[in-house]
Amino acid sequence: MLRSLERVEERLDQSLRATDQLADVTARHLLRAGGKRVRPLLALLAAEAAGSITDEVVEAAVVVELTHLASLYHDDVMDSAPLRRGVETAHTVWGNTVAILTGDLIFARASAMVSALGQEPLMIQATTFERLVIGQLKETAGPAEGQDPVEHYIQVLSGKTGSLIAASGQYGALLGGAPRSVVDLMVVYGEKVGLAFQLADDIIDLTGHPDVSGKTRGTDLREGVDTLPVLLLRRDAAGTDPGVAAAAEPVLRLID
Ligand code: GRG
Repeated sequence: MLRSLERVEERLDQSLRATDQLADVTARHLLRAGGKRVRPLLALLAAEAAGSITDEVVEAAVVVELTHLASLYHDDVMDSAPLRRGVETAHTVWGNTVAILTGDLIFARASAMVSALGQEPLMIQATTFERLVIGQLKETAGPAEGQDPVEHYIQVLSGKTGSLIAASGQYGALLGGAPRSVVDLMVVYGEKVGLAFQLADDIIDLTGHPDVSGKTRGTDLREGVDTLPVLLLRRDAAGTDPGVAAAAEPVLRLID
């Protein structure tokens, strides 16, 4: 698995080399800054469980990390985030236009690579991209009229985080040789893992964690981000059980 991850790393670096000098630097800026490579690892693990890690599987593992990377460039512009992976974000260094175009360039590289893998991976890529964008749009729009905020939170995450985790599993299972039913199940798997991933992040914001760098305790709270613990407290405070509402209310008052 480590050898396969090293191949992914080499291919990631090669795939982001550009003839344009500025693009060459900006496209590899976040790649060089680190990252856990959770999505490529999931693709490799799914392929190994299904059969074997072929060259195509390594290419697909690169595609998911590139797509993730492209979305990070865009997301950081949208959120005006100063830091990502412990370094200054691309828009902080080069401005919004360069950061957006760099995200586009990386996404174009991912698309070219996936198209070489055939029709089915191309469909997975298109569906994943749409779900990513819809998740982001839903987050921007907020809950629909009368929608339960917890349901909205889950919809946003299923798109923003679950879709690419699902795609990692889908690519790995498909190219590793799993039957159709298993490839499809990876969508359900991705949604659950994506939700768990975000939930852990929400809880770390409240409790802190020594192993998680780049996240100061209470950042979400200070910035008014609706994390799941806060949404659940609000629901409890507005609920019909007077005991639960009374317990939730003073905590919420502290937060708000
Ligand atoms: C251009 C592809 C593209 C998308 C546009 C901006 C956008 C639509 C979607 C935003 C998606 C997004 C950034 C979701 C957050 C996902 C997430 C959990 C990021 C953190 O993932 P980690 O912890 O990060 O795996 P590292 O740095 O370890 O890779």
